[in-house]
Amino acid sequence: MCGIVGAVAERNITAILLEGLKRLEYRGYDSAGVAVFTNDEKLERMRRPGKVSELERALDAEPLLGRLGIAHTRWATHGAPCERNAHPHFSGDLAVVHNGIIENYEALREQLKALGYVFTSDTDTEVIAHLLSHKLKDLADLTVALKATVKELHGAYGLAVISAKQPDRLVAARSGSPLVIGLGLGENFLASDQLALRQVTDRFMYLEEGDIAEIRRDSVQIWDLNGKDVEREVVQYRDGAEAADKGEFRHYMLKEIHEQPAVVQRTLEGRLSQNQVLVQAFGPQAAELFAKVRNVQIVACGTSYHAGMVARYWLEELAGIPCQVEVASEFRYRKVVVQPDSLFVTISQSGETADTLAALRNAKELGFLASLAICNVGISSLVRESDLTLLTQAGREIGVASTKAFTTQLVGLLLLTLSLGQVRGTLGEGVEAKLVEELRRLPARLGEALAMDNTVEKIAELFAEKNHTLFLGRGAQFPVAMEGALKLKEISYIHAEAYPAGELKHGPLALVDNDMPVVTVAPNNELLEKLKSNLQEVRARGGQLIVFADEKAGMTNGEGTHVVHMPHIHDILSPILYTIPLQLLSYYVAVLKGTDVDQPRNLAKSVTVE
Ligand code: HGA
Repeated sequence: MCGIVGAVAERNITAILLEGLKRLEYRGYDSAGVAVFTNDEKLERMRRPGKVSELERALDAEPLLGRLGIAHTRWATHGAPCERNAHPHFSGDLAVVHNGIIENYEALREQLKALGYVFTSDTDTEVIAHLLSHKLKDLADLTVALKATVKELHGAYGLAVISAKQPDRLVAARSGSPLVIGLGLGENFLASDQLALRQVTDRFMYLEEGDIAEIRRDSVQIWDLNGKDVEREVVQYRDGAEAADKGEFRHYMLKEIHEQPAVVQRTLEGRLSQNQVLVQAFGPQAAELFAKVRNVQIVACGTSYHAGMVARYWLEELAGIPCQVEVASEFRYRKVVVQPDSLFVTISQSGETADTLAALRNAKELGFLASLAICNVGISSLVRESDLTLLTQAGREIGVASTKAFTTQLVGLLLLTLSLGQVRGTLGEGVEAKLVEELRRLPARLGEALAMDNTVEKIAELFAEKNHTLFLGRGAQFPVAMEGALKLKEISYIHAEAYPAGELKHGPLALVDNDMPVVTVAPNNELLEKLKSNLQEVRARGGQLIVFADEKAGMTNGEGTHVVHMPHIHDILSPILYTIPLQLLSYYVAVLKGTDVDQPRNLAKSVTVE
């Protein structure tokens, strides 16, 4: 979500801040700003609504040059995305950027107004600037004043602050929103994600919950939650800064859709023996813990939640383990009854999803057997705080609408299902060997599905003028239909709803007419005949059907029915394969509608606020 970049150096830092913001921008933002302690010793800022390029243009016209600065890309939670609400926020001699939400901002705002502070924005963030300014009246030192300020903040924050009165440092605080310090030679940096700083350093120090940091050109000092002076481990990345480029593709999303055979292959690598899943892929204590598991609770958000829903079908069918799946924002605030010996599984692309992380922290108090994270980022809060981990190897995902992260999560969850079944001896005869063989073939099958790109592009034309669609699936294809509907909503802004096909006649059939395309995924399984009957119900009401069907399903084009044949695949793996045409469909519909495919309106990647 929001991005923070900060720098204290001997050279001009504005270009570094701007480059950092650009590197974070793929996550989708609505405004950006920078504050610099300029060479003529003034604190100045530039803020612009819209993309970072708007800010860049403004800075080209009116450069701000200095050796100390902070910058921010905003995804508004409090107050419209406009210049006045963009960060940095000022109070007297200081500038603040903030990721997160201050929950007690209304009360603080009233107190500060009564003290004479004038608010110029509608944000929750501005209270931090004025409160800090107020504390500085008694506690002259910026770091000491920040320590006193955060004690009064409820909610979540990643904060960076500079002051014209103490221009030798950048101060930062973390609680519920990630921050990392980038270490240079005679210069140091701060960001909400190391990606922002890879152009200037490969050495990082991650702040932990409750940490306060004072960052100077040649030193870094950190205090923990209890005010104790602490050292944090230095992590060095040797892989070189990951390049973000679209290659031959028009959008990152299309590139990422086409990367799926390769990243699924990578996610499988080192995790399969000849005919078994290697259980230790989940961590050294995995086998011992898995043997005790009698129930699985999955918690996630958005696309990751859909992956969890597919896993429920697998865990119960293959491993015979009861499984519940819930969205994190509900789970975290509900009184939960935990079944004995339950494994708590979280799924998140970034590992910083605020609701999922909070759910994990709650779960630790609730008596789960252990926690396991399926995550795409090795150095993330979710991974750090879980007992077991399976890292998906999707690589950096830039398109806000998740694609390759989802399919690699599914692969990870199938490996989990087989591992639990293997350790507990609940898999049917020969099931694991057969599925291991099928998993090895999966990248090639995904490649075949991607070869249907042009066919799907033509089908997309049926949607360009529509306002509503239905997605249907049965069994483990129901969550696939949900994911297909979510993709279409996210990037084409067409209203899309998913239903289990059997539910159609219990209500949604009333919506079906010639203007409501109905998309269905139809692998060749025991539910096929039932699904065909549901599709007849749609046709009988004049609905247009678009069916992605197994080549052996015996379905053909007809009046109002468009059938796209899919390569045959083992039924268990079909949710992974059938996701591909639905991703392509939403992509091509969005392109026809001319939307911002990689950064759809109102959305952001890595949802670090509640
Ligand atoms: N609450 C602040 C920051 C929002 C944020 O962190 N988004 O990811 C605001 O609305 O400006």
